[in-house]
Amino acid sequence: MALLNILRYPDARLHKAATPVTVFDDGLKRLVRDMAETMYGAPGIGLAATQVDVHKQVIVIDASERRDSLVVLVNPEIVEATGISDIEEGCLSVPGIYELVERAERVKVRAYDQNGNALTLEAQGLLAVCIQHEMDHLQGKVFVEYLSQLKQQRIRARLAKQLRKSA
Ligand code: GNR
Ligand code: NI
Repeated sequence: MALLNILRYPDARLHKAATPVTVFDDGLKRLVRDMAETMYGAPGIGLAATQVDVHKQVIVIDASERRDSLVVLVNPEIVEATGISDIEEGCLSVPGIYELVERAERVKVRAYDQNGNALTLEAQGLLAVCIQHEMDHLQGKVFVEYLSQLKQQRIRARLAKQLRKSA
């Protein structure tokens, strides 16, 4: 197992689009294990491969309170989305920033697990929001891009200041 380095916004690599997984091999299983360890260690409720500079359509999520319900989504597709959810979002790539983003309240997702088994997941609330947040990462989109240019500018300034302080 290994902890992976999480890219920090702004980083051009966060804007690369991920490609579908075509081979369900041991390398994929290792990536999923390492991503799960990295997510739990952060700690976070989700992680997209894009955030660890792997541009494949792989997501791990655990939005449970007990942190015992790992969900692995490979090549995910949203087939149904209903309602409107306003949950404040955070992102491991944008540490310390929390903002409201409009998302669907419920989603139905089709995907594969790390073994290549097809699965369908119906989610609502935080899990549904997290799925949408992670699927955006796979398309190269970070949640702050939904905000006004002014807010994005302020966020970049705050992150730069954080970095200077930690240096
Ligand atoms: O840890 C995370 N928390 C979170 C809270 C509300 C909505 C989305 C998220 S995802 C985030 C982890 C992360 O950055 N995933 O990409
Ligand atoms: Ni994120």
